[in-house]
Amino acid sequence: MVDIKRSLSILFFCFCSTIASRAQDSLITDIPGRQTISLNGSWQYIMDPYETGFYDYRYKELAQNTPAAYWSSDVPANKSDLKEFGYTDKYTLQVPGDWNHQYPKFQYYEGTVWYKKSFDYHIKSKNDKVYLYFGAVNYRADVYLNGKKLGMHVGGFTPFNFEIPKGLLKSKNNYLVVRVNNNRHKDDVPTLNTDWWNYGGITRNVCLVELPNLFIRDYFIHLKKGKLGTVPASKNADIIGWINLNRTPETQEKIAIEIPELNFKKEFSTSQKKVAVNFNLPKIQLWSPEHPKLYRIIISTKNDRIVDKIGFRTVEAYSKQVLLNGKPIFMRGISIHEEIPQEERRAYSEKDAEQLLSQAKELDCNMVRLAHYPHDETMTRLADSLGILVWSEIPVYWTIDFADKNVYQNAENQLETMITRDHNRASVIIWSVGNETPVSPTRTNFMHALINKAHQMDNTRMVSAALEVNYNSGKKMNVVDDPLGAFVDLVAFNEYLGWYGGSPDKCSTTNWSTIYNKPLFISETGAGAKYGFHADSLTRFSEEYQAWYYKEQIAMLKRMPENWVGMSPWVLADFRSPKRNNPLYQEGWNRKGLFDDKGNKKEAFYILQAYYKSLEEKDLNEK
Ligand code: GCB
Repeated sequence: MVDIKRSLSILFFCFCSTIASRAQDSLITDIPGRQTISLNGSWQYIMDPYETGFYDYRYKELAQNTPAAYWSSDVPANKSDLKEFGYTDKYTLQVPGDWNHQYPKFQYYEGTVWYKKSFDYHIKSKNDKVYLYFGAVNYRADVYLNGKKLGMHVGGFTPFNFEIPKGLLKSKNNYLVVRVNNNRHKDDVPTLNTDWWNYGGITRNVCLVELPNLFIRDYFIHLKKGKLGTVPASKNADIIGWINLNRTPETQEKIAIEIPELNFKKEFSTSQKKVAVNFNLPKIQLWSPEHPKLYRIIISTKNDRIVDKIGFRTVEAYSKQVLLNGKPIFMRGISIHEEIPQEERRAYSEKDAEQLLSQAKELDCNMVRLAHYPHDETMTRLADSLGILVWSEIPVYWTIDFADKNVYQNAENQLETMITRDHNRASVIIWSVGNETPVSPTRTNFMHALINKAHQMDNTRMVSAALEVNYNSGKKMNVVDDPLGAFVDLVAFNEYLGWYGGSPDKCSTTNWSTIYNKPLFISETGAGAKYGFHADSLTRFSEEYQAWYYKEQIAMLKRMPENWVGMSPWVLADFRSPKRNNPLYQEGWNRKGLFDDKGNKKEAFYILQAYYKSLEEKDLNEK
């Protein structure tokens, strides 16, 4: 009976997701591999806490062509015309970039900011299409070009694009306005309550993408899985997948795939929008952390051409292990927030990704958990070339409103976009549908539906979620038995034994297990310390306490069950959080970083590093 109920509710969620309308167009992928025109740089802004540019004085949404709306021209028609707003170079924000770090008045700001950019555009061919692409805007974006609304998007960490209607772009002085609002709401994803900074703004790249009338929208190309648990062939390797055009072609269209390094080229002919592809590569080098081999791949039609770099590997949860290319791996991970603490801002650039991932490398990691939302594409691309395995997550965090169908729809859209953007990244091996969600049948149905969606979109990776365990029950054995464990491929849990509840010596008498016959992963464990604060190890926030915590945890890990496959402790670096208000040690920072906010290494860094190095050595000796 319970199962029938569960299936019905999953069906229900699935039904909602197909009928709901999308405000943005389907996503165009591989933006870095296409011709684009950047709109990054200095944008003028208006800070609008009362939403005067959006609502009239009766708080009704302003009509499209109202001169008072902030998306309409700010130039008075004549000297008597009343204009109570205007964009000026006196007020500018850098894009990409959150607004919080750019001026002190924005540090705690949650509300609306209007961004404006003027640009010229050279129209090449009347047949071509032009899209406006945003890497991410936190949280809601309403986009207007030359006074016309292109659409809106919700979700602070996923890309979106709009096709610009024909005739709207001008050669001179295009007037692009984005209303950005980062107010938190109960029915958002994430919801009101998180443990990170709510950075607002146009936080990632903005560009125009010029495309022919018929173009390659997306593709998914990967190594075919062999029989469960087998090593994939690197000779005569089977590559499969699909290519998606933006529309059905009028006549047969030829699509070519080339891999120059392998002297490989194959053409596929299609009269459909989506074409399945399969081919055989005579001899390939498989992608792995030790050997992150990427192949330059060119996909082209008569008028379109995109270039990408793809690694070929398989990954699967097999019995009690995780197999990469058919061989068991142990994940020496670390959790990372998308933040550059030194500048108290969101990370977005290649240089930022280099900083974060090289710190993880220094710790001797072969894996990162990108918490708690999809990070910028530069992260997963750099992880591909550095050989770092990735856990990628949507911000279904803590107590979102699991009973609300619109919330589900929003979460599913974010999941779909995350998978679509990154499904060609070899580094990404886990899609996570959420973090520490409280057990209830409603939550389990919600999360199960997301897991089904992820599996349905991508059966080449594992799906997981960070679960909670009730480890303060006083029992010696902590059992991971969250009902969601039945549906994930990798059972992951967060534990803070010795930080939340008791002191680290509790670890010496504690053991872990799960009721699921699946690989088990510790997605978080950690303790806070203020860099440079030294005291005895019983003193909270001292480096000694954090070091002791890690020592006790590591000793406990020796007793983990045989299905334990890795961990991603919390967290790489101290990060901003309004929830952390200890005036001596926190002052708005979560201090569980192994690096502090200036990039200094705390004592615990060296303890975890030594442990990871010993695991790596053991691994190498066994190979
Ligand atoms: C957790 C959360 C993470 C928090 C962390 C903490 O379990 O998943 O987002 O920041 O604990 O520091 O308490």
